[in-house]
Amino acid sequence: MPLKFVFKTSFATTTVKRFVLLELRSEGISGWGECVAEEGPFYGPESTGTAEHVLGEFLIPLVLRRNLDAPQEFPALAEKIRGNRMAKAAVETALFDLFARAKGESLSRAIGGTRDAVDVGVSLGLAPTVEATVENVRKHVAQGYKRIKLKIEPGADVDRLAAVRAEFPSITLTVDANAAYTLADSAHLETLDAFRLDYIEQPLSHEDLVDHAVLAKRLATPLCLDESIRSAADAEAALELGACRIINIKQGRVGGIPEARRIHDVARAANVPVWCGGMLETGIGRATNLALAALPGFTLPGDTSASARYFADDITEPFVLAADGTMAVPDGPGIGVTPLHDRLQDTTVRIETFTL
Ligand code: OSB
Ligand code: MG
Repeated sequence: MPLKFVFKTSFATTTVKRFVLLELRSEGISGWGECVAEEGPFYGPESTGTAEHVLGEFLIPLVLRRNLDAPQEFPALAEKIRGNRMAKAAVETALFDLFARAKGESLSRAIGGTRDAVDVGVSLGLAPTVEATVENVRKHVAQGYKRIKLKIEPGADVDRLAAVRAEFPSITLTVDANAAYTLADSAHLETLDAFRLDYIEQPLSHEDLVDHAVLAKRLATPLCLDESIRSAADAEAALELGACRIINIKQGRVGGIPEARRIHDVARAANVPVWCGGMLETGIGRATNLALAALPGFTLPGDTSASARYFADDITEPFVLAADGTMAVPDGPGIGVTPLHDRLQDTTVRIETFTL
């Protein structure tokens, strides 16, 4: 699916979204799971290809023709398979959708959501110039997003932030470096304190906690971790070390909804706010994310922006931003949306069917 914009981060440039969409069928009902792995292993270690392999060879056979009583039984089945969290999450979210649909219950309700709408922000990729950055911020502030997040990298940070802050002194502003800096950049990162950011997301290595804790002591701006938090155990360690004061939760990155919920619970017990991240999902993954973001600890605006920001035509009915900067949490059965038949036909490159 072509993106409406070039999404440049410190790790990759994305113009077309290619991904694995999983449909699990049981007793006449379909459950849908979008695998958030990207084409290349640059955000995390998984890619579309590794996900296809692990799904086909190892994960799908675990659930094929097996009677499960609840989606919560899946993690124990998949326990022997290390890592590959995005592939696991695709199966698990499809199972959650399937079971919630079978009960006629919304996914959000099934997992303990307490909100019917969530605050929404937007994640803006690196623009070629300072002026293009400001223009992009202008456009999305006008659309009503509650928080603007700018991708940054060394050489494309202070100049952009200074220009954005000059025009928008009071918007809620954050940055995401996707691991582009090192501790050697500490003094430089300290200068970002001047821009009154709500947080700096993942400035240092994708697997690091200790250096983040060292950096955190030098900055007034809170750190938020994304890549480094793969599990509730990581979240506990991060908070214990003082590596972050905010957590970005993505169900795909952490292996599914129960682990996302555990991270939410760990953070909540420590009074640490969380927000729901995104991976440029289509309506399927977006619906799953919205159900998760309805949990009570998700108190900061997330990255679940409107479908129209990403795609001219989504594969589901589009998600829209309300005038008050919120997005409705789907309340229909399961994730509340299904792929539109024609859109699925138009976008599908290859279909693989698994039966016993
Ligand atoms: O770091 O949050 C990130 C997209 C792909 C991979 C990693 C990230 C992102 C985003 C975009 O920031 C979030 C979205 O709009 O879905
Ligand atoms: Mg991030």
